[in-house]
Amino acid sequence: MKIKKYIAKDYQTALKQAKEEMGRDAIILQSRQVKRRGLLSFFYAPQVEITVAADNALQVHTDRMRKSPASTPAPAKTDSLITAQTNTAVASRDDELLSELQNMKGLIEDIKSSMYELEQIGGLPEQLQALYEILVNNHVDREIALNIVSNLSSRLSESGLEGYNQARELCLLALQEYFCEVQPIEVAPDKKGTLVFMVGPTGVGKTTTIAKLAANMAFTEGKDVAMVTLDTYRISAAEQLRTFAEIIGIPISVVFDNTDLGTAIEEYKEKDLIFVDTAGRSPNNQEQIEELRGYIDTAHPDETILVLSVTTESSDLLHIYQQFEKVGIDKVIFTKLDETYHYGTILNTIHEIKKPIAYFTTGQNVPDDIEVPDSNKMARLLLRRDGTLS
Ligand SMILES: Nc1nc2c(ncn2[C@@H]2O[C@H](COP(=O)(O)OP(=O)(O)OP(=O)(O)O)[C@@H](O)[C@H]2O)c(=O)[nH]1
Ligand SMILES: [Mg+2]
Repeated sequence: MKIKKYIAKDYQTALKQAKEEMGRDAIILQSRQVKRRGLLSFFYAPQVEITVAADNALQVHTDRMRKSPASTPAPAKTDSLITAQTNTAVASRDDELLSELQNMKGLIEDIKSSMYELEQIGGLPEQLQALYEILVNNHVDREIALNIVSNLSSRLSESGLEGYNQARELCLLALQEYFCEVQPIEVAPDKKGTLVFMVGPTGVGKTTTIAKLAANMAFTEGKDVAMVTLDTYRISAAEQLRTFAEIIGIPISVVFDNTDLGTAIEEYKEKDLIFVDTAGRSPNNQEQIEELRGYIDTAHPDETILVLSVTTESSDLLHIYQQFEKVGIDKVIFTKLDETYHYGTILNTIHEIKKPIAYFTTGQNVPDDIEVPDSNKMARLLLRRDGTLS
């Protein structure tokens, strides 16, 4: 920042000099009257002194304010030197106005879509309006819920059925269609070394789900199973899986890099099924996602399963999927269904990502709290009122 003083016979002249030298976006830090020095000073009028600062960064900022449609009108050329205090005040007011405008824009969009929705819903029979309400209460996205009940409207009049129960039956069928893509892990009888990677954000239940699946595959389906863990970030992580492996009675390898991973997979190639547990990854950490992709590209798993917790909001689930999609996702598992009453998030996510669901997990108990999704049960859960199935 450059600071300089100008003394002239009056304010306008000092201003002109400053403007010519320091540029028109210079800022006046101070202005005051000064008396002339010397014996004859008494005979002369006092002069004006202005202290002026010029700064490139400030200049850019004032230029931006001038261009911004939301800012106060740009000062006329002759008024362009403003005090530092005024400049700061205008800048913050400018930002406030901008953010208020953004909020208002968002509100108008919300109001517009709510009005559209009301219009559409208002034109539907009462029983469909009631079903729409239930779906939305169960956290089904409004647009999807509207779509479902609007489609039902024509089917309802075609079938000549008008009552609430008939409408509900048709709605159940429509909802079931969303859950028709169910694909549990497949182990072909004649294939050895089926490799399954479990990936996902932290704490969603990857390790617990592997333990449940490994135990079920070993005990119920009689498969020869092995486990590998790449989660060496926390000491307790490998121990957690090792404990499960010991209880179930299956081998486990803890691996630190791609070479170890290759060796472990080679070692277990005669097993029916190899589960690979991975460390929880933040969807916002590109480096971690890349590292994960490196392992998956080397190992070429038969299935890469993304584990998602239903306690996460729909918009976050979608963001998580979009980040993990980079490693190649074949199917998803939704965990912690026991921790919510609002299953709309599952429907919203499936509708967007269009991937099959492999399993739901419903509690912490190994190996019991896991199930293959049942589309009929899921549809009923989405149509329950106040947490009760009706
Ligand atoms: N309520 C409930 N808790 C679960 C479920 N599945 C796992 N958990 C619990 O969630 C917590 C985290 O489970 P982990 O299996 O360690 O999760 P993770 O994804 O392996 O976690 P990181 O390896 O740290 O990323 C544990 O307390 C589990 O018991 C479920 O279906 N319902
Ligand atoms: Mg884990």
